[in-house]
Amino acid sequence: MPKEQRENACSVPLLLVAQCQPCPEPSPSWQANPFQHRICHVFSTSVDGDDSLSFEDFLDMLSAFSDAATSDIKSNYAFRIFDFNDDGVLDRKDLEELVNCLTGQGEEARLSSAEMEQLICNVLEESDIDKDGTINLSEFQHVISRSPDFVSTFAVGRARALCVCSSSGFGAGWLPSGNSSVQGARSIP
Ligand SMILES: [Ca+2]
Ligand SMILES: [Ca+2]
Repeated sequence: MPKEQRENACSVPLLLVAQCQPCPEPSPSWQANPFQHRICHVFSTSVDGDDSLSFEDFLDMLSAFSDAATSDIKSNYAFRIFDFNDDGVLDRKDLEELVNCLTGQGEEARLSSAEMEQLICNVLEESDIDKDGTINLSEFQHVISRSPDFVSTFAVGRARALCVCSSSGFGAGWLPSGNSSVQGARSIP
């Protein structure tokens, strides 16, 4: 984002900067964020491809997660964060990785393959409007538009921190009716 545009689009509260310390001493909320590597990857402009964040990248990140960012900006970045192989669409592999990020790495937390398959089918059924088997940005934004909590959930430096998919946020629109968390997916018949 050009400097001029950034200055107009975003005023980063100092408190937010103080609360968010991705490096060298990450805050507990940042460390607990399963998407930290993806977030660095998406916001890094490093030509070395090492996903390091310059100060400008850091400000862009804060801007995207701030209250000042529009739903379009937030959903655009969320889409890129979830697009694990950077190919511009969310396919089954991306969704599987997304679910694994949300449920955690522990064996107990993981969904069985049947549960995973059911969840991904549900997500695609709800989101894949053109039925090509993947979710593109506009399909994703369409889903997000139905999740009123998404904008406030995609935030940094709060109790909810950088977790873009909290149990009450974006995920709710993607999960089977009545289930408002990924754990809820376990109750799929
Ligand atoms: Ca992808
Ligand atoms: Ca599609």
